[in-house]
Amino acid sequence: MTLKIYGIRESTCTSRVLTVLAEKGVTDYELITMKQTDTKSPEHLARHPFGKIPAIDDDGFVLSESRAICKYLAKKYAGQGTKLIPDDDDLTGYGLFEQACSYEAFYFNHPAESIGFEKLFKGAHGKGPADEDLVAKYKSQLEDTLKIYDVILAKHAYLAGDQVSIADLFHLPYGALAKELGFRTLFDPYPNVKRWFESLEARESWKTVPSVMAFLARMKAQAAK
Ligand SMILES: N[C@@H](CCC(=O)N[C@@H](CS)C(=O)NCC(=O)O)C(=O)O
Repeated sequence: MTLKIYGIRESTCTSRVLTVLAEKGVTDYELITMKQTDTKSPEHLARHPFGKIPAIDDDGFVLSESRAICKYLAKKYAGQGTKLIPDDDDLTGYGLFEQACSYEAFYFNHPAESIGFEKLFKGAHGKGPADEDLVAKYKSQLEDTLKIYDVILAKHAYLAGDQVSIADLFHLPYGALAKELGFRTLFDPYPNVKRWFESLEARESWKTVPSVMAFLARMKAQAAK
């Protein structure tokens, strides 16, 4: 049975999964486009108990949470495309990889995602304008993280070593969105971060994923018709 992905192509978390599939050269999957209103339906809650996207159904195996799905797919398709996760017998490589995943989840994602919420999703969901004080706070938190990333990335090309891994790719959706939301030069003061992030944005896999901004512009244009 074909791998089914429940999500929205341009949504940040779905795009994380689609990027990994592109890196792995997997095209044999079905993207089932969800309406925002369907995420809390009983059918979808059976896939994701928190009612979020994405979730997958891989021949009856149901899994949710974009980062868990990416790790599962990187292992499932270990023998093809870009190697994105250390081999099972590479214990220290695995430790460094999980460390990098943890950096992203605990020091990068919150401020970057919160900028996205304040400056884009809040308005898109009719929850009022961005709170610019909060935006400044999240930007400053993100800069604190980038300063440390710059030191790490001076030592090796990617966060877990000299090979790209999904820990790096995890940064793409919200890092690119923060740039689009008025922080185009966010990474510029940190030369190693700038080089690293630009190299991620230049990957063919990421170029196949449409921007969330393009999606919102399309929705707005449709609503105005
Ligand atoms: N930690 C989750 C976050 C999932 C998430 O927040 N998804 C958003 C789209 S990016 C969503 O489902 N929004 C619709 C909703 O909350 O109903 C992941 O990485 O998959």
